[in-house]
Amino acid sequence: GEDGYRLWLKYDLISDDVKRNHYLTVLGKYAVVGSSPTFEVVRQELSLASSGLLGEGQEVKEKEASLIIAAGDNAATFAKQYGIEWPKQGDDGYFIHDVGSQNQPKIFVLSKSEKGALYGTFRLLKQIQTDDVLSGINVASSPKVQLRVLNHWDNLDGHVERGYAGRSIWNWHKLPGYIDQRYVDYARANASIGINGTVLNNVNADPLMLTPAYLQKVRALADLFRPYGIQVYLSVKFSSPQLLGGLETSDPLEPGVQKWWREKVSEIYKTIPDFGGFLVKANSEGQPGPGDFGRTHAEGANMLAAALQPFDGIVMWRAFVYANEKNEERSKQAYSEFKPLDGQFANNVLVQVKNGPIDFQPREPFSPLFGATPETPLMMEFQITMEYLGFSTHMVYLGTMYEEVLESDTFAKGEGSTVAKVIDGQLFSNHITGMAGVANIGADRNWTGNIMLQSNWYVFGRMAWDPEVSAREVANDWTKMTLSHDPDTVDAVTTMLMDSHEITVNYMTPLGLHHIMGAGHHFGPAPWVDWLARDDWNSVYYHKAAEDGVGFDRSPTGVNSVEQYFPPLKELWAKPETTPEKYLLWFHHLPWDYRVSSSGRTLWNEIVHRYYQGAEDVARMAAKWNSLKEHIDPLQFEQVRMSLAIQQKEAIWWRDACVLYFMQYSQQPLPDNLEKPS
Ligand code: GCW
Repeated sequence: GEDGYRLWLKYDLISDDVKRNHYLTVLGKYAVVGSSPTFEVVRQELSLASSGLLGEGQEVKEKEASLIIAAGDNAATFAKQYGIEWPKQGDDGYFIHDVGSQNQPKIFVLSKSEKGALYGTFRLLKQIQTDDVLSGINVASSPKVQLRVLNHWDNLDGHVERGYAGRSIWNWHKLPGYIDQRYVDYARANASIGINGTVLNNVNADPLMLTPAYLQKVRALADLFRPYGIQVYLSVKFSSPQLLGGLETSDPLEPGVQKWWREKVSEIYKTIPDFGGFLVKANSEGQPGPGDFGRTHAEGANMLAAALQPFDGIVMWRAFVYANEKNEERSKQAYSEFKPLDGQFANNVLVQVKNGPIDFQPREPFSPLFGATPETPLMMEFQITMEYLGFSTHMVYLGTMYEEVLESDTFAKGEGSTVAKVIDGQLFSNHITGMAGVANIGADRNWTGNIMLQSNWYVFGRMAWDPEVSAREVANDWTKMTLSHDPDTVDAVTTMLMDSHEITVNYMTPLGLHHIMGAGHHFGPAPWVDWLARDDWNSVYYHKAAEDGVGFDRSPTGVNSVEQYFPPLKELWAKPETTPEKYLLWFHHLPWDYRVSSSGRTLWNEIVHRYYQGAEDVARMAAKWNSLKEHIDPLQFEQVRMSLAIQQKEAIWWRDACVLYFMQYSQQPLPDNLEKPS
């Protein structure tokens, strides 16, 4: 059975003779023009794919080849020779073009760079894996975002913070001597979706990472990843000069501190010449930072940026400043801290912003920082791992959630100023752009703890490459590559994936509710938490349920976080009638008998209805899945079946816990006509 290790790069023999023969006319005879570590990777992939998908296939001379991979001057020469009109592209883009005939295609994969040719190769293979025809192919694609980076919250002891797929895949103990095959397959998977960077260690960083012994381990990974176009980055602890260097301070304006970082950085580049740079969590949740020395985030970031600049390294400085000492409503902190610093960051700094203003809740409105900093490139930080979304027992495709955020209009420069355009640099012509995803990868055999959640790693890569790609298209591709080629099955699974996030929001936190999960571990419902030391750790602080109603007033009558958004949002979201229902209780505290306009139900009835609907929909999904049994590999089928059965129970747990809890305040019975789970 298929245990999920091969992810979306399965390359199983195509059983349909007509299809296989079609693909044989291309992939049967290929030529990779030139030799280099990256082209070795291309060769290996083509060999693996052709022998897997077709049962045969080999490299031949270019004259006899029906598939030709070329980069740089060679690519330009072929384009000229064959009269191929190659559209203008950036270095990492590719152009796939057929100059052959209907029956005998001759396909070129051309790129300015070898990396682009590698991406193009994977794109061509996807064409086969998703049953698309090859003859006549004419595909041009370039990444719209430069830095497409995974963030591993992996500790050096192997524990993954908020990881639900086993231990860390990095075996620091055995590195640098022992190279696990998993590192190779990790690199292939990332390259196949265009991910070109990885931050190996947790943002709650251990200074040990910067010691010579660990840098040798990092180097081993960097050497392995290089041919796949993947650069390595590290999270650093801001107080490293004190903790590691024995200095008395880590004040960024102190020359001795600056010198320490300069020397550390040049040591790193001696070891890893193409090192990417640093990711920093500073002055947040107890982490040290420039604030400890009375300095701003810009002063801290710029000090590191200056050390990295001679080597083209960058700083990814996080805006997740959940500072314990701050006396400001949590959702407002990042904006009020970073907005005034716009224009003060060095050229090689990106500010990395979580998609929502609080913390990866099942649903949040987009962070008001997006669009608010014309002088500062902002990097998107999405969470791929399922911290607040049921760990690995809930099947939640995040493509629709990412899409919802990226499509959101900030109105920063009038209508159409979407978050996607902030991130890909279109809106403010940023010189540097990036998207980060907190990885859901662990040492579980299937990498992500649940086969269905592999789709989130996949869609993150696809959306980092193109923030405007459709979540549905990606879900469809992933399903074909991972689960089935049967058209009805693909449709059914795609629909499940597309619906899954909304369903989960319904049974966890409908209508803009948030932060009502178990304290600390963040699993399961716990809207009753009221005993933690700080107000804003407690669930009751966030939902504010009382006899007069429910929800957090962030309108002008409350903490007024809406003022951080551009008009017309700040006016629209100031009033419940013009606030999207999905954010209703995020921005407003409303009476239980408030009329929800889409349904005409009272707020109480609507809340109950959503919880029941969500749980019922999980049951429907599970039943749908069960009906697909004969079209899906038995092991994959069974694993997902079991997870869905667990999810069904847990959805009911969420529903009952929340409905009963809120009922004590609404003082109203369950409405009639509830959809009870079958
Ligand atoms: O989502 C919260 C998590 C913490 C995490 C923090 C952050 C790495 O609960 O575990 O720490 O955010 O993003 O820094």
